[in-house]
Amino acid sequence: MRRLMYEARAQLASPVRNPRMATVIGRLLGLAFLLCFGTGLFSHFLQQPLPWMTFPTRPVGLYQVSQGTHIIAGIACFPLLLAKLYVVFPQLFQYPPVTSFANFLERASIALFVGASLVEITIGLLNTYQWYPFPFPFKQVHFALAFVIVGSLLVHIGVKLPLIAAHWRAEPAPGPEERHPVDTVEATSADDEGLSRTRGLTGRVLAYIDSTPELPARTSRRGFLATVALAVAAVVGLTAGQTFAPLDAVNVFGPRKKGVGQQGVPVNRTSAQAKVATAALSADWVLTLAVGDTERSFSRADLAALPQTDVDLPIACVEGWSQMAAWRGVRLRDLVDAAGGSPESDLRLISLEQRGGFKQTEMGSEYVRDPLTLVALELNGEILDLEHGYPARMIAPGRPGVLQTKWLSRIEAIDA
Ligand SMILES: Nc1nc2c(c(=O)[nH]1)N[C@H]1C(S)=C(S)[C@@H](COP(=O)(O)O)O[C@H]1N2
Ligand SMILES: [Mo]
Repeated sequence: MRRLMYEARAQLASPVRNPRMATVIGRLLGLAFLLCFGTGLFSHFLQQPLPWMTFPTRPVGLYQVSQGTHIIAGIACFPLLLAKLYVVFPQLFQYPPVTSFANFLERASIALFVGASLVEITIGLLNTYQWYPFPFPFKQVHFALAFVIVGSLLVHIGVKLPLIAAHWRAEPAPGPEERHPVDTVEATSADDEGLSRTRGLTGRVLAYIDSTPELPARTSRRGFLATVALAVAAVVGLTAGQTFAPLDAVNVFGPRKKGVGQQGVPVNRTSAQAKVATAALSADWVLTLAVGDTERSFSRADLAALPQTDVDLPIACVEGWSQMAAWRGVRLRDLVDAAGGSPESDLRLISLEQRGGFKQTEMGSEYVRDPLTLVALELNGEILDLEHGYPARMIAPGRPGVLQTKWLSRIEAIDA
């Protein structure tokens, strides 16, 4: 068995499979995960704030940038994770499978990390395509796995710290050690007894590595990095246009395309899916504001007769696409004022939609107060299309698209 494992590792030895490369790719992967985790937490708390939380409403594109980063970094994780797995693959054939408690901890944390990461980025990607072929709730699982990943990553980094530190900087000239594939270095140091028993084989591994000519080794390392860089550039470049306007022309694989949809804005869920068309087009529609025990209802004509404000604000979906648009409508704080409410109270926004997570959302007073927050009646110079929330929808700066409630029906002040 031991012999078989060493044999496998000898076969897999390659100039790119070394601790330096593992460190270089690992750093990039770590950065991508950190970006995903930070922006993910931001997105999570925007949607499920803790009671004391308030959020910045400027810059207005804050969520657009943060969620765009989340999706871009997540997509970059696919080639980076594959590259990292390629580099450390021979480690799978360590023998004996566990050499010490630290080694056990490390291997267990890596197993957890790899499994959780693969599931995390896969369901994340499928989510951007609004495809949910898995039998569990996306949001909760995506959130929980993030902590599994960060936890196991910390253990992994902790255990590997000496190796990471040793290979953080490139060696000025390739020393003999740098040319040892990661597996051989560990095979020789981790298990002296095993080494003596398989000296012939390990000797062959070392001979194989030493015989690897300098130039091809360097070239293949460069080639490997170039391939990884190209793969990252390709998957990011061909999707980032869904949020990052300059790359719009090469947005080949992004699920949403800028400017495609009613009034030049993508539609996330249609009125048919939301089953709101009849109620939304009804002549009886009113928007009711409830403050304490008093209610005041506004017809669409009432709303249109109030002072109108123009704002440019993006729709920025959690699924990674975003689009700037021009909105016209009534300032929310004026409307709250007209109904006898205070701009300092939080609001509950209720849609005509009868079921699902969009039917009711909450809005913190920082958005209610903001002069850019509108009950929008028009989009890009036309009466709001039914698909974009006619007769009236919410649009506020810096918020995730999912909280920009379409087909408004009722707004309630939440008592402080
Ligand atoms: N009532 C209701 N409001 C909603 C939605 C919805 O399905 N129902 N979708 C939300 C999501 S996820 C996004 S990204 C935006 C998209 O707005 P748009 O379809 O006008 O582009 O609306 C939000 N408001
Ligand atoms: Mo969304």
